[in-house]
Amino acid sequence: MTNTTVSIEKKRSGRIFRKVLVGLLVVVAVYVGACLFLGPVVYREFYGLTQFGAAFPDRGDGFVPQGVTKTESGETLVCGYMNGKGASRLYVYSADGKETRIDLETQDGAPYTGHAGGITAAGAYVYISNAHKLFVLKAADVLNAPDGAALAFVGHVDVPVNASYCSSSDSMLYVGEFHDDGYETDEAHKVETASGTYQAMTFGYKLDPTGEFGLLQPAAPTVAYATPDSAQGFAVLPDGRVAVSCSHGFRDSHLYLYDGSGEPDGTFKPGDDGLTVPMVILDETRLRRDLKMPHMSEDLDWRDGRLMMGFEAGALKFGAGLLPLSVRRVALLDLSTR
Ligand SMILES: [Ca+2]
Repeated sequence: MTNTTVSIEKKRSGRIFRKVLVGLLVVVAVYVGACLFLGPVVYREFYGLTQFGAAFPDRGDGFVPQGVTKTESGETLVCGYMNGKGASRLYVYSADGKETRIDLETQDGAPYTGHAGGITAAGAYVYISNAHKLFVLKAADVLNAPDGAALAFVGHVDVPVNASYCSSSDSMLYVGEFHDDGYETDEAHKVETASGTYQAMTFGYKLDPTGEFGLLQPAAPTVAYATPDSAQGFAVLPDGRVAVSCSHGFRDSHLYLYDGSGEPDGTFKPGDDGLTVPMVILDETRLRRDLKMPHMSEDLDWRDGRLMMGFEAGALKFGAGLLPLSVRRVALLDLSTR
């Protein structure tokens, strides 16, 4: 090979290298641009009324964030399950941003590996919902736990619903279920509505600081809400509006705001013990606002004049939150403008 040939080969390799480098830089620039600017463009209304709080834990070890709430003393709580092995977790964020991880245990002291879909703090207790149960923790134990500690539930309350999510107001605790194709619910939860057949329920329980686990005894629903498909979170606002977070997979999420005030739409029997409670049907006749949001919205709670919302899109399981439009922090929505 002559010196001239070597020189031509070197120039050719240099050109290819530069082209590949420029191509990579363009891809990176497009990705960063999409992450930074696409969300606020595609979901303008959502970003316009949302501030972002604590970052969902995202250490690449399989945590899938689900539930969000805030304690009376101001700590943000985020719960979720592990994709793979390991106990489900509860993260505590102090007002100054300090993060504490708690590994959940069953009442028997074994690692709790069940789903931890919803969480709400009310008075002296913290409730985590899953599979027809509200698992109960003492708020003081949660707040005093050192980082990395294991904490066992002090008890549980059986609820007549799949318990995918939960929330609380000053006087009520709400627990409800997700329904969609492949996620079946109790046949008795079918309700005909103006928006078609609903198959999911959310029940409200009265809080009572003197009752067992902070609930009015005997612990039983006092109100029922017929909720739409794909509900992942539910909260009642002080002005009577009802917020439902709906999502499934990578489709757009929706926050539906209903007028929950006025006369109920009927009655419902939550169990087979004859108890009948008022039922509010959250269909199009009560719908006041439909807010399109990024994929994978989850659990809700109304705290400090804002709607707290969890997202599971930040999890390693779902592209490690690297997909554009993934929300990786607790969303805090200002809903003062109707
Ligand atoms: Ca909640």
